[in-house]
Amino acid sequence: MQKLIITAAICGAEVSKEQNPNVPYTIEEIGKEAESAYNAGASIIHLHVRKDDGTPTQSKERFKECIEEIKNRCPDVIIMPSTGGAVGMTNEERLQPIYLQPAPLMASLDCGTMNFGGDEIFVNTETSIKYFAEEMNKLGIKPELECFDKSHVDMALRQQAKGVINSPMHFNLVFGVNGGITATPRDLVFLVESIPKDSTYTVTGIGRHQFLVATMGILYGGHVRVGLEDNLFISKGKLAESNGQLVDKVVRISKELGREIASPKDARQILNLKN
Ligand code: KMH
Ligand code: ZN
Repeated sequence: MQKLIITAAICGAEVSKEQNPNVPYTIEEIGKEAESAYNAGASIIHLHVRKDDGTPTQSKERFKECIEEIKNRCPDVIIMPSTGGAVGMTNEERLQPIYLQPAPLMASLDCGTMNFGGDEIFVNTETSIKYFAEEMNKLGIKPELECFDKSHVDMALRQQAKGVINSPMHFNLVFGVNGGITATPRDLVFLVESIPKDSTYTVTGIGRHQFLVATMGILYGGHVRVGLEDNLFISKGKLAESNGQLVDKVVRISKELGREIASPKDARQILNLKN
């Protein structure tokens, strides 16, 4: 089995300090949380950024400042900006971080419209998915295909068949969003068996599903994402002290199960990244 790539989703756009005071907002907090995840064993940081008051933003300038801060603390970590941003943002707002120079190696690419967390609607039409993919292709950015349901996997496969998304594809299969697929072993097997064999994939469990999905992913041969974006608790009723604590728990589970952890260098090789 490949070494395990751990992605840390350190911040997100929907969670707040009211829910867990360790959710980072400022540049320094974001740097510190990235460093804690990296020191614990994460090789990829999935990055959203905030204004100092916690408002989600896709500002290119704010991304630049946060990326510089992270790079100063963890020079070789892979930084993967979000192009999902927050529900309600325009496509142009969401795409800003891909135009940074140097271009990021990877960026998230959401593959379908859905109810998100109940009554919010996260809009990703076919036209916008193609546009995001084509912009990333021009810049040599590898998309991480965010799939919250089987229909999103099918959308990615249709775009691959049309030559809009390149192979080998890399998926993030997300389980347990209210509005997306649930988080049972059957769901995980269903999505993983629906993607091409030459793909790589990460699994993400939301909320209380985080470590159950992570464990299934470790056993099934996938990679794993954890972090405060997806889950605020280290165990039932106990808030996570940091992203590093969440990553450390995955590292311990993986080592117990006999699977080694990928370094950023290993991750670059496994994901066929340029540098
Ligand atoms: N904030 C969610 C609406 C991504 O980063 O690409 C979408 C999201 C996905 O977090
Ligand atoms: Zn995200």
